[in-house]
Amino acid sequence: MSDAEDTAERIFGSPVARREDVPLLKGEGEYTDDIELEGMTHLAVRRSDHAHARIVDVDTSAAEAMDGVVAVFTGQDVEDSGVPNAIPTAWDLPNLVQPQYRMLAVDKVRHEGDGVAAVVAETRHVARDAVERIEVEYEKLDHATNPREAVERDVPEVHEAAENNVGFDFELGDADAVNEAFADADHTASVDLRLPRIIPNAMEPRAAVADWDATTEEMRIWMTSQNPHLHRMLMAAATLGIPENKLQVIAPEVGGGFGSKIYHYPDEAVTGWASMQVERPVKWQATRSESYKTDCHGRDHDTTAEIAVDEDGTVRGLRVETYAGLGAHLSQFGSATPSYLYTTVLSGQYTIPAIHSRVVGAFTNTTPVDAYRGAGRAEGIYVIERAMDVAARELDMDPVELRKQNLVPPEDFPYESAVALVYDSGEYERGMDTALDHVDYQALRERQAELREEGRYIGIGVANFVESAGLSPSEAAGNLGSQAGGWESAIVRFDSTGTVTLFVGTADQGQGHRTTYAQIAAEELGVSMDDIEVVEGDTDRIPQGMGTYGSRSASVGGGAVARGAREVREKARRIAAHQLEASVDDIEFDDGEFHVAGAPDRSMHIQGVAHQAYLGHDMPEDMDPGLEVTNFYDPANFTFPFGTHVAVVEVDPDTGEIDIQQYVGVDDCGEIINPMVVEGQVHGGIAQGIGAALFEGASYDDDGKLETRRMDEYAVPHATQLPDFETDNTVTPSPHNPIGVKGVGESATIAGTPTMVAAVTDALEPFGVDHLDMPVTPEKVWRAIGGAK
Ligand code: MCN
Repeated sequence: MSDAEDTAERIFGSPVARREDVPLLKGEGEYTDDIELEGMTHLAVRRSDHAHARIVDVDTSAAEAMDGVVAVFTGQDVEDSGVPNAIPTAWDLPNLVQPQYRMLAVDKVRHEGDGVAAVVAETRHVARDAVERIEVEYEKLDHATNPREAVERDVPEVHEAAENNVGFDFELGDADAVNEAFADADHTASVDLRLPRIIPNAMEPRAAVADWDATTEEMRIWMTSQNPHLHRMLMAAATLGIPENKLQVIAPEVGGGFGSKIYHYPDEAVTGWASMQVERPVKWQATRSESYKTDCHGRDHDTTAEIAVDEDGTVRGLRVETYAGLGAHLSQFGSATPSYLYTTVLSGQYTIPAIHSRVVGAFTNTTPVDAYRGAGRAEGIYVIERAMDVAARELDMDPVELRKQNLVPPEDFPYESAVALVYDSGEYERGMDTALDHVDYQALRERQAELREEGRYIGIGVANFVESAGLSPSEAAGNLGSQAGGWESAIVRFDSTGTVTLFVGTADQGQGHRTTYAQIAAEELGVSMDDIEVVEGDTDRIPQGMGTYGSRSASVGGGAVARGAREVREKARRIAAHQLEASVDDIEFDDGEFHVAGAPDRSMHIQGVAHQAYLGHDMPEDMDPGLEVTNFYDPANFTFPFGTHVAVVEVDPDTGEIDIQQYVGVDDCGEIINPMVVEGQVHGGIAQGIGAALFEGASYDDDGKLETRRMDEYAVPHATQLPDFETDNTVTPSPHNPIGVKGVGESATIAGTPTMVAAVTDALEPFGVDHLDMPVTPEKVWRAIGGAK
């Protein structure tokens, strides 16, 4: 912040219009599929015909004979080529089974999306036609698609190394303390929860363009990536074996990710490998149906949650057992999401003295499962919030009252929960009250009672959430098994003419970083936003980075930008002091201007100082020319955004239809860089939360094939099915963050599901319905209240 931050009008905190929108709205954004290169070929992947089968033979002759086919490759061809050919995990756990995962299957197919062979052709259509001509002979095997079933039923293992399909068996918390709490408590309640698989549905399906230069042995890959540097590292070290300094990964415009574009998938890698074989550029663009089968799905939990609570409403303990589907292969964070990201938020906003959780990660013959918006935290908050509602009914208490009674009070921060996290800051009751005031909670309860007399059923759902956002610090993540760092890097560069370029290691997919990072730098440097450019998503322009996921960009990337800008400002201050012939301590900084204290006419603007820094004619002794800083920021902790969401619904008992009458989201993401961007994030998050709660859910048929394989079979909510959202914020800065921000990208998705399920089950209280699993469809409601009888 500037020295005069109290008086200056701040750009940080203003609803500046998103600078990325105009080109995107005009259709001028360049996405991966827009990349056209001289001599480019097209790749298509032949995918498995079965959920689980041995590959007996692959006959490529008919495909090879087609006009326009350049080459056809099988999994064995890739294996024989001598590249490392591994799609590795990025997170280890004690006793984690890490089976081999190749670019194309060799011995077995383990789910319907597994690639068996690939065709490179002159056009996309020829490539797609040719894969259909590949004859694959299989020996079918029995399969399992549900995680509990995969462990408990006698089915052939997905991977030999994973006995009974168990990939890991993870525990967190004190089981003895929980047993004691349950023995002592006045009441216990339990609920079985099934969290269905969510298909991420980014607007732009995944794609890659690879350009191998056989002479220099350099590779350039454009791809739909949330973290180009991670992709570079994994491709260099584990998959293609190209030295990292000869591999450039570029993420151009990326049309949404929601987690699904974090991962290193076989398809992008095989595109790169194929370019090395045919020595021509190769493009692969997934179809929507391909995306449904291959983009990592989210959630897939079977959980039993038990809660122990005293008569007066004091929560004593929580016990959780979960079977989490990993899918057929271990994706990079497939082990971390259902273990650490999930179990560590089970305390929610509450002081729960004893918590124990066990998670069995199970391989199934399905699309791999990994982080989807809210990853792990959405699942965990869903568990504690459903458990609170079920406990409130058990005690005949108002669910709001029960929640309030157990909130972590403001004076207890930093708060160490029973499940390993130290929450940074929070004012939970303030958030709750703000949300409840929006709906006039007490009046609404009275109205609900009156309407019930008339045979009308409205329901009020209230859910609290707190999440760990901004994965860090590196050392702690490393101790928990992460194979990657938690830092972020930013280069803050004044150009010689006074403009500023920020090179940041995160990678936007719609979040608005080009606007918000510029706001941070404008504030710190006193330079107009028009003079600041933000560069992301190219490993040759930004040397290092960790990417965008886990709602980390504002706190970790933004932290790096702020720290880098402050360092640049301090160097500029010393140059200004030298040239103004004053002591550094006497130099004040106000809105971009350095001036000597008490002599405002002796001043230099920071952009002029930048020019001087590059001239280098008159620098302080021992100072190098130039005005550029690289900052690696490794925060001391996660940030812990929180909030309360409230939904009001009316359920039609004759049809089971759910009418959402009001939805209020109150979020606290610390200091807000851009309220308009934050509101947009919350809107998108609520839509996805409501989507999961009421509409979405992938399913497999008896043959283990994905039933929801197209957009008309998988119910993403339409805008017309959603109400106007009312949003509000409280501001509780994160104390250990240089700009006091917390993440917001996932908050509303985390809050949305428990809020909606609570609202519907609240409406159904007169029918004795305590819980309904997502998606809570009209049919489920209708059956639950006896409609089928
Ligand atoms: N922001 C702010 N003030 C804060 C916090 C954030 O102004 N206190 C701004 C940030 O500067 C950034 C945006 O809000 O422009 C989101 O910031 P942050 O919470 O740090 O999240 P990330 O930028 O790291 O984005 C990741 C997050 C995740 S994990 C998913 S999933 C998700 C999401 O963001 N996927 C999205 N939002 C998405 N939005 C779009 N349009 N598309 C996706 O795929």
